[in-house]
Amino acid sequence: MKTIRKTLAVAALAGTALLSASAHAFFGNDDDTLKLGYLVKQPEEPWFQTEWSFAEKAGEKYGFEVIKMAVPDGEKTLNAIDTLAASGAKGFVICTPDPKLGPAIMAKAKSYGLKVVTVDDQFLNAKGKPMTDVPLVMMAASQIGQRQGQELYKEMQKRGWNPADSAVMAITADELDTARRRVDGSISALKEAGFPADQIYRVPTKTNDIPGALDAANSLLVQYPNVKHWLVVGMNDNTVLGGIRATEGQGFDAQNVIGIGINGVDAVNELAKSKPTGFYGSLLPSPDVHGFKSIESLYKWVKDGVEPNKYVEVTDVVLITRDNYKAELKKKGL
Ligand code: FCA
Repeated sequence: MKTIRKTLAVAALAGTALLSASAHAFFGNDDDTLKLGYLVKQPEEPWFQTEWSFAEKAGEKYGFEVIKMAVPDGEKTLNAIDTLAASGAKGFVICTPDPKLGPAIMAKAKSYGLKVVTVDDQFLNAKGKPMTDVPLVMMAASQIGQRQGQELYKEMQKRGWNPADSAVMAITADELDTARRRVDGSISALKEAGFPADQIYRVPTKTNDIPGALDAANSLLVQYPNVKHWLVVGMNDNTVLGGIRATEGQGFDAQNVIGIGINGVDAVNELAKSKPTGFYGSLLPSPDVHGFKSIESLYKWVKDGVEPNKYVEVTDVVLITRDNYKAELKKKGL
């Protein structure tokens, strides 16, 4: 409860200009506990809530305080860094709302002497190139995407679909590198397995959430009224869920749709539904490892001067479906 109150208070403070006095009072700067921030772009995704909760586990283990902040846009991100500095924090982990904010975030962090570790989404510099000098913890995007394609193909074969009247709906978000790599990986695995390349259709989503993906999917579905069976590809659970909702809206039976998401923790409500939907399953990577390791490496950097690895790629992934999701989540302590 204490942490929930603190998160809300920080979120409320982040928008105001006169932060430092109240932040000092609020955080009680006289105590010596080390404070580290954990800033996420989409706190509504269980993925990021899981990262937060495992960051707090690291905090309990090493005795530092985690200041959790929601940073849905650039302005809130820069304000959050001011708030953190005012609170006496020594650094932060961040999943940025926009990779192009990288240089601005780094400039502000440096002006306060704060150390930065990125998680999930890599910063881009002014030329649009990855900022490889900033430490990054992320999932093995291409590999996990390939697995999505392989599992979709496997399930399609199990259902005995005729490829001739089947198609792939790939909802893309190419400006986000991890998303592009996941979707490209998935499409290349489908082609490799033998899915007809000219029946794989891409459509970009405007926003990385269910409504955005739903709109994108609807616009695609109306263009191909003769397709009987759809495979749904997307960079995460919400994207694929948007695709599934669109097929439902246009009258497709769950049996004729297969979607496999990525994130796992964001798919729990869907998999728990009393009747199966077109959302067959999700690839569950390791939000627990991302949350714990990223802030652990930041802590060791601040505390002992040990520089984090520049690039930590987390590869483990498991397919969860209605049949095994409870057991698999439990195994990971989720
Ligand atoms: C991106 C996505 C999130 C999650 C994360 C690992 O940030 O937006 O949903 O998949 O990568």
